[in-house]
Amino acid sequence: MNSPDAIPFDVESVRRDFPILSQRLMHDRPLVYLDTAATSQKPQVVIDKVVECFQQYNSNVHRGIHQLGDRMTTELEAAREKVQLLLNAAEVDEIVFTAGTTMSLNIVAHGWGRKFLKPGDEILVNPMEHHANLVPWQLAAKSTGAVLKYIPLTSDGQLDLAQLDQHLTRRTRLLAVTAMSNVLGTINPIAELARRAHAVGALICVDGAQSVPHGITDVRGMGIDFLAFSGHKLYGPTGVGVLYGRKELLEGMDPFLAGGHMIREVFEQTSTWADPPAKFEAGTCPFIEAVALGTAIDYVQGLGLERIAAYEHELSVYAHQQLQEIAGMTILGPAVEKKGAILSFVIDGLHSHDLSDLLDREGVAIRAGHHCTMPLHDLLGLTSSARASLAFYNTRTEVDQLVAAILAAKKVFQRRTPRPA
Ligand code: C6P
Repeated sequence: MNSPDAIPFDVESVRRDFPILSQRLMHDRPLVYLDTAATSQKPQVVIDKVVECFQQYNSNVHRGIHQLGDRMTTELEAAREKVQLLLNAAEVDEIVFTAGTTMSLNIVAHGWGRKFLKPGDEILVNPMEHHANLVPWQLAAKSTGAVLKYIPLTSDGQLDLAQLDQHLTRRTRLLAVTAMSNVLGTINPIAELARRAHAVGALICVDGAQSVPHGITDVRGMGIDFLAFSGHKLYGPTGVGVLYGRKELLEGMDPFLAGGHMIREVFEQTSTWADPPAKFEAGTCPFIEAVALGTAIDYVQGLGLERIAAYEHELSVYAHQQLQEIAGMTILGPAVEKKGAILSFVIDGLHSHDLSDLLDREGVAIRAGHHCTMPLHDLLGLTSSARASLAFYNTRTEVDQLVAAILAAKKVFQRRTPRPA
């Protein structure tokens, strides 16, 4: 039998799996959805799974002693196993269901950081991090007396590895780094960073929000200690995400949220904790969302994550070529070979918010703003940028529509420029 990776990618057939993509917007414009880095669209199988859960066996998990509760719990734990296999984690108990990447990273910063960091310890970050992988570390540093240090970036938006040894030292306790920048698209060399972090006795906490949906993630092969990602960027529902943590790390950490399900025993004045993952899943977890995330994982694995990565890369190369032709265009980040399929850009004389507004009128959905990376935009001397982010359901025709809409937007602004007297 052919592996999915050997079969050519049929984008038109894939698009039919996503009902939202065939709709027409204002002025009968077809939707050109280029904002997958913000949230991905959902295939019908994921939507169907949510409906199936609600219609057939909705019931709280791990609590019921009835058939519906058993079914829902079985589905939830099956989804956890799918995540384990997706990430190549050693054990299913290393997979914690959370509300999303932000929650996962907060669990690490609070549960590990506040417990183990001491005054003078260093947490190593860098300017391309999303606020979700910066601000929790600022809080952890503030409450423990640890210090936040930054790896500099090269002028083309990569981590400056030549300077890493100066920053990654015996004082470093944890390296917090994104596997793929949500603005620059930069793909960071996680396996190498993990190796170098471990060599000085530090841990590595990886933000996989942008990388997990677009390629292979192998937490053991890459030497990752903690990894966070969101279901809604992986073609699954909102409200669910994942924290992967090596078992002994999760066991040693404090819980972040407290309440039902995360306890072993509760006394009047004290409590003891359940084993991971329950220890980090206080209250009712987003069980239907988690189950449907399992369906989303089945879906992307059916397409093949290597094929997805290859198709998206090819499309990204095309998009870079086409956008670079536009006068006044600056695409942020490194060369396309070093990037995921994310194109953030600025255009001379055209503010990103005006641009996204005009593009929207043509049915082209991009994102504009600082994309939750203010330190990065400060470094670039920008207050905002426009961003087109691609997925395996996008096409060359859509890239052409983006380019045509940008050219039309430029004309609108040229017309508004006052003529010289
Ligand atoms: N980025 C965007 O770029 P949540 O909101 O918890 O699902 O994900 C947060 C997050 C963390 N890390 C990275 C690298 C991310 O890209 C994101 C989310 C979105 O459009 C929203 S700012």
